[in-house]
Formats: sequence, C-alpha cells, structure tokens
Amino acid sequence: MNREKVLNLLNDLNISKEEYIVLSSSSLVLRGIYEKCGDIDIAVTKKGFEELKKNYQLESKGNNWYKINDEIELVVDDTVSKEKYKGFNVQDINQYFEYVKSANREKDKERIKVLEEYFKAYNYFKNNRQEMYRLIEVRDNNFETFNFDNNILRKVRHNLLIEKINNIINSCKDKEVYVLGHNNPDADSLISSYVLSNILKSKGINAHFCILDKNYDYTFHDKKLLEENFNHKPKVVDDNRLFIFTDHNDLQGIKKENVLGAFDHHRIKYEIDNIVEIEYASTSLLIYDLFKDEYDFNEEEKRLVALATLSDSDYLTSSRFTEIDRKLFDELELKENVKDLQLKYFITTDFSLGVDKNFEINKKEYLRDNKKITRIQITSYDDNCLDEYINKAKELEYLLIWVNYKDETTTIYYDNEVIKLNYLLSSTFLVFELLNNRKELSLKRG
Ligand SMILES: [Mn+2]
Repeated sequence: MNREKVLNLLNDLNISKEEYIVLSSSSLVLRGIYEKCGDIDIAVTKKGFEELKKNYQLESKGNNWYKINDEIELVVDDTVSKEKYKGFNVQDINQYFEYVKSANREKDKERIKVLEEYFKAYNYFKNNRQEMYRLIEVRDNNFETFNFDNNILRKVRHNLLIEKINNIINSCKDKEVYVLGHNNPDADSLISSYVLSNILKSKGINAHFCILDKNYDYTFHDKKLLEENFNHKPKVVDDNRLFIFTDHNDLQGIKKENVLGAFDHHRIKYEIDNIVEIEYASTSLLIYDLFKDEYDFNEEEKRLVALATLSDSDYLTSSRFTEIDRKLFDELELKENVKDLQLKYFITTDFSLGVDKNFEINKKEYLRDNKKITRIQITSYDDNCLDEYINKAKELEYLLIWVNYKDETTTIYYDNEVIKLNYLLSSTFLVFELLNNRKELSLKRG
C-alpha cells in the first residue's frame, strides 16, 4: 500500500492518536521515505488496546501481537521510541534503521539501501546549517543547485521540515508563549500570529496572540482591511516574554533567548535558531499549508488566511504569488471576488498629500552592497504624477519604484536611469536583483 492508503486507514482507525505508534515500514511510507509497504503495524498502549478491543474483533497471533483486520496488526508495547509526524506518533527512524540492519533479513536488503541513501543526504544537511535552511526554503520545485537526486532531496526536505516544526512546538511545551508578528503589523503579521496561536492552543500550549506595547500601530495600507474584517484583540505585552515570531525573523530588539522560534517567508537573517522559513506568498498561507493536515481550520480562519495572502501579494498580482500558492489559495474557498476586495481595500498612494509628504511616509532604507539606499514605493492606477516623482527622486538621490496597477507596468528610477517594465514588480528585493543583473550585463558588454 502507498502513503495515501496508509493515511486513509490510520485516519479511519478507531483509537485515539496518542495511544499508538506507527511502526516499521508503514511509518516510513507515512513519512514519504518508502514508496510502499505490505501492511500497517502499530504499537499500542494498554489503554489503546482496551479501546481497540471495544471497537474491533481482535484475532490473537501470539507474543502480544493481534490482527485488527487484513491491513493492520498491533502489538501491545509501550517501549518503542517515537517521533511526531503531523499529529501521528511514528517509530523513531534511527531505532527502526538499527533494527532492520540487525535483523539481517533478505527482504530488507533493498530497504537498507534506501535508508542509507536517505541518511547520507540527511546528515549532509544536518551538518550544514545554511544548506539545510536553503533546502527547506526552496519548496519542492527548485532543487537544481543541490548535489543530490531530486527524489532524495524531496524526502529529506520534508522530514527536516517536520523536525524543525516539532522542535519549535516542543520548545513551547509547558510554557506561556506569545505569538508575535513584526513591528507596525500588516494583515499577514496579525493574521499569521492569530492563526498560529490557535494552532498552538489546539496542541495544549498556553499561547497568546499578541502585539508589543511599542511600534504596534497597524500599517496604514492594511488598516481598513483589518478594521472591517479582523476583530480579534491581541494581548499588548512588553518584550520580556517568551515569543514565537511570525512574518519576520529578526530580533527587533528582543533578547535572543526570549525567542523560541519563527515561521516566516522573508529571507533568513540567522538571528534566531529555530526557524521555518519558506518562500510562500504570505506567512499565513505557509502556516496553513504546514498544519492543514493536523489542524481543522474553521471558515473564518481560512478567510483570514486568504485576506492576508491578498494583502501580501498585491491582490494576487505580484511575482511572489506562484502556481503552488494559487492551488493553496483555491483550497481556502474564498467566497468574495478578489477584484472587488482589491477595489475596497487596496490602498494606492494618496497624491493629494503632495510629493514631499509622500516621499516622507513611503520611504524605507535598504543596504545594498554596503551602500545605504533610500527607496520610495508608489502605487497608482495611472502615471499622471510620475514625472514629478522622478524629478524628486533625482533631487534626493533615492530609488523610486512606481507601480501602476491599471496598466500593470512598473517604472524604476535609480541613479539617473529610468527603467520601464511591462509587468508589476513591487518587491524591492527583486528590483535590486534586476539592477544587479543590469550592472553585470553592462559590465560584460563594456
Ligand atoms: Mn508577510
């Protein structure tokens, strides 16, 4: 049987998930490391055994082994070492590996080979922290730059990711933890921290959704969206708590030892040890994807995840929003029309404020090749004021990114050069990449 079959059989099994452990080859199929297994073996506690006796006609096979049906057998045994896998208890993979090696059975030869290959790659990434983070970050579709077979990479990545998530969740056990987005939170920050705090609570963790008592003003471009759609009040706290970060992974002045982990979709800053960072359109969508198999997202949570994703992807127009994101977004079954929501909540630059004021409120500082760059981002439905803003950027020596959402064009001014793009490019990071590539090209030509 394959993974899907194993999952279905386990989900249909009438016993509480805490009272059994999935064993041997079936546990490896569940984790995506083996393709197939003959049947499912589980180890159950005494309590779990009583549960099963009530629900099934068990057939004894001797040595504490029983047959539940043609597909599942159990042993009453509470000495197996276990790991968590998406809400299931599974046998510790190292314990299983030692067992198949020592059992020395003909049928295990192929399996040992598969596991040896798996562990070779697994240990490589375990011992190279940056490589491990890079592997986790790229999702399953972008393995070109790694020196392992794609199939192995997929398995290793999946299990390293599960391990990271488990580490973060285990570090929260028996503690009071505060889930926090970034300063001046936007929709994705608030929604991801709210949803993650609910998920942690469902796992018995004393978690709160919070904001700090400073820099807590909601960012202006999501204010209306949040006011009309998000009526959950975060706890306002000082920074002397235990935190889980969402939607950012820099310390922002918080002590490193106070941060148990982070879930994010921005580049890793290596300021926090336990981090799950993957390139999704929004952190909320990332959290949805990581936990949807083990947490039942309610209608409101799904809608909020969808709204956060709209806000973080310029209403699904930005290059950040990929085909894989689209599939996940569709699963959320948002009932409203995206264009209608965009018209209602997408705040473009208010030109009545005047050019000086807009340069003041839309600027952000970046470091590029050790040079400080101030960038201004303008969003608009026309290019009426474009020339005026280019002149101002020239005068102040700023980088200007002008995004026209009606024509779906972008105009970039930098260093006395105007670049016109016939697509939307609102990420400053990607604009830097584009500028870098142009510099390389002109160097080559020159
Ligand atoms: Mn975000």
